[in-house]
Amino acid sequence: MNISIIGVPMDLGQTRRGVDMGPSAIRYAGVVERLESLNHDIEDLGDIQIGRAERVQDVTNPKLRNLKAVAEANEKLASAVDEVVTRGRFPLVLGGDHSIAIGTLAGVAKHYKNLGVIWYDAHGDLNTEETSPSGNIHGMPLAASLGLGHPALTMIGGYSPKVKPENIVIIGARALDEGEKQLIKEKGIKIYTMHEVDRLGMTKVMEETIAYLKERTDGVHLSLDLDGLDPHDAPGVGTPVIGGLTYRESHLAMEMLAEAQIITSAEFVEVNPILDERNKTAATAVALMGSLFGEKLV
Ligand code: EXY
Ligand code: MN
Ligand code: MN
Ligand code: MN
Repeated sequence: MNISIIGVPMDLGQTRRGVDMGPSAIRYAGVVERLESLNHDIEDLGDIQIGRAERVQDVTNPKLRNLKAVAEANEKLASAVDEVVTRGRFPLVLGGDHSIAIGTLAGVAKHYKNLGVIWYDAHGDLNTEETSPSGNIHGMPLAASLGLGHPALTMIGGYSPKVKPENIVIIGARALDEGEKQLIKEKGIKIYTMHEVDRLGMTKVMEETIAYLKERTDGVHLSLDLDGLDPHDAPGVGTPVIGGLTYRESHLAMEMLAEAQIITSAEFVEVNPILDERNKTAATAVALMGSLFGEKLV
């Protein structure tokens, strides 16, 4: 596979500093070497530049913190991702907080009629400025990609929506706000909360997810938030939630996606080395990428 890595040192979608160092931490954990050892052609495009002025916390709108800066960075990311897909390469985006999914999806979705999305996360990220309890944009990217919320977010890349509700599968959810629960029901979004993962087991969850997306989509984006994993396995995240997916379940999920060959773009987000234990979360992310890109145990 020809893979292009794009780092996004974004921490303005939430209020804990340090997640902007996520791309460095993941590179330090050896992402390039790991994927090259699997015989992929790797191109590291470096980081999206987030300008000085944009890095200052903007408190003018507490319902949409740092809206302008987040939107500007996402426009840049969308163009970079678009260019990678146009060149026939696989975009692998390293975050940064989850607000960057807006830009990744904006860059990817225009290349597909029916893009599928796997949202691997403790959260739904389905808030708008009306339903958000925090005003943090990292809790809004899936809603924005559905065309819901502020136009500065929904219109990144100049079009909306990026994805249809029936083409989304959420896996690992265990911390949903009331407005998000309502939206999931209203739009009929397929979701495997931790309850379903526990009852069915990850094998069944992934078999169903793969079959579901295969039949209705022409490409699938994997948006993997490290807080989908249990804080024991991924402590370096800004919004940890107990009772999460284990490393082993996640590893299996990635192996099954590799085997199914359905993933056409991916991002790994919310790695915060300041909150981490000896870069464990970045190392976990790299191990999962290894599995996603075909690493075998024997
Ligand atoms: N639902 C909460 C909010 O909107 O503030 C928490 C969101 C956390 C989002 C993390 C990255 O997935
Ligand atoms: Mn998230
Ligand atoms: Mn999350
Ligand atoms: Mn395994």
